Amino acid sequence: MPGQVKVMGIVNVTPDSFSDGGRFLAPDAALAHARRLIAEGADILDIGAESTRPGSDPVPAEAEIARAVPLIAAIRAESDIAISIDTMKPQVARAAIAAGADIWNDVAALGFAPDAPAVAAELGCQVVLMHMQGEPRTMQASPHYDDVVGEVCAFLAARAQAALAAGVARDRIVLDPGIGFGKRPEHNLALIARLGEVAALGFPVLLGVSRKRFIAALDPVGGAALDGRLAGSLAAALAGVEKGAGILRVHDVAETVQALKVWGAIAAAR
Ligand code: HH2
Repeated sequence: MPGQVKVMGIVNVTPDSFSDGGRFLAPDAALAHARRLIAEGADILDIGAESTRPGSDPVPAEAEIARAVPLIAAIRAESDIAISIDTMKPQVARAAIAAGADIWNDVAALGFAPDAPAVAAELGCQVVLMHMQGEPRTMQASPHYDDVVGEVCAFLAARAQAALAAGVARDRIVLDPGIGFGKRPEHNLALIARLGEVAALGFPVLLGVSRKRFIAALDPVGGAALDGRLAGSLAAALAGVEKGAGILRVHDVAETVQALKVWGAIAAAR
């Protein structure tokens, strides 16, 4: 039911994230942004210290930790909101959880380092397993699928099995089709339209469509600038909710909360 959908607000402490890179790099600005998203109704804050936008370069673990951990500790000192750390690296996840984070959001689905599944099991935190074809630096060069929904579902099922085999508890696993990660616009649209097939794998589903480039592919003029993609982001998010998304990863928390309220009230009035 839409009423139970959780909103994950994005707080990037990166110089180069695709939508807000550099804006919140200073610790005070990041904390102020986190406070604002909490006030707007976020259920979870997703802290990212390494951009995964197409073409982005990797960041050393020490730099990610230096950016993310003080912010996580500062948020935790004043709020009990759920916090996730958006990282592929086990050592960053470990430091973030120690500082008070609750969720490891891994765009590499615990596949970046050999010890990632074991570390996730040891930490005992919730873990988001996301599909990506390739790696951020090169993933948009020539994405190809014969059956995008089938291949993404098979990958996610296999990664969930790997996590379970390493000792991650079943109720700690969340799946994400990875909108925009090694995908053309038509792949993203098919994954949203058929998100029910991801949900049918039996785990909660996270969907991240906020301000992504497929919106500009559908509306090249209005969606050219990132701040022109809010309406498309909300449309895609609600389409995903209809198909079973349980967590929405978004930049625009207040607007998403309002859209979900209206959507949920209409659903309840049926
Ligand atoms: N998208 C981005 C980053 N992390 N995590 C999950 N689980 N799902 C997503 O769709 C997802 C994600 C996008 O990357 P980035 O370039 O860092 O930009 P931003 O964080 O502003 O969305």
